[in-house]
Amino acid sequence: MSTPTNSYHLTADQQKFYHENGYLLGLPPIYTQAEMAKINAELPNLLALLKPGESSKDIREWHETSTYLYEIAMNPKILDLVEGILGANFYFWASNFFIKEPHNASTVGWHQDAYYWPMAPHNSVTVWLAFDDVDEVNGGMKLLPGSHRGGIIKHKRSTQTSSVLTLELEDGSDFKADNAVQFRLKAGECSLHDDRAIHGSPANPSDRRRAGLTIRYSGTNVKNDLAVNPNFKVYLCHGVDEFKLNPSGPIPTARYGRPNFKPVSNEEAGKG
Ligand SMILES: O=C(O)CCC(=O)C(=O)O
Repeated sequence: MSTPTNSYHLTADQQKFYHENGYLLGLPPIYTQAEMAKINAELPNLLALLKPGESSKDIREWHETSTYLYEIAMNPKILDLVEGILGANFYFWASNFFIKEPHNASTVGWHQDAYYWPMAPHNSVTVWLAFDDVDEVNGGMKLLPGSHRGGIIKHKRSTQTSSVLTLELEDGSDFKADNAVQFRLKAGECSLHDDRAIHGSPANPSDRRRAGLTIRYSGTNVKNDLAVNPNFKVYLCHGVDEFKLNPSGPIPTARYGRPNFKPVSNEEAGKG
């Protein structure tokens, strides 16, 4: 792959790489260090809205009620990157945090996002925005290049209780993790991945927090099954919604707020 230019419009080489491998790294930062410091300084305001017994992984779809998250999801730099994958017409529909505090044993088992999501056809991309520097030391994500071209594999119920997911793929029998690529990002940078790519992440044994926000974007031709995920709402990001297959979401007005619905569980409709 050629060296990326300092532009958010993907080059033909970057698009080719993504379509062959199911992911993209080496992108210009979305936020400067100073901007990211401000974004991080606001995060406690959102965490303060969690109820007893909840954790950061329960912050799902709070972009519907928080301009703090909505503005990130609609950042023009991110939208330019996503346009390079999905084309002119796309919406976003999900945001959630994957935060591993220092010395946290939680893992994210190997999985394909598409196995969890009641959505068709497969035309979705995840932006994983790093809130911290993320690497192999603090439980950064790994992804199996090309695995998005191998079809959707039946997931098994997790036996590993440390995983935040309930349905997983098994290294060795379902696939071989040897070739997985280690994602390394600086705070303010992001990666892109395809909804069929096999990925996961280990625990964070380090002294450093590992926080990321995932934002899910799909082409307007993608329809969610409301019978499975009734809370699904879309926000047109770019172009026109020529299919109108999904309900639109409310535009948030408060800086921080939590939706008044309970997001369906991972098993019910996916982790996104
Ligand atoms: O943050 C992680 O380690 C995993 C994220 C993930 O599974 C996803 O973005 O789909």
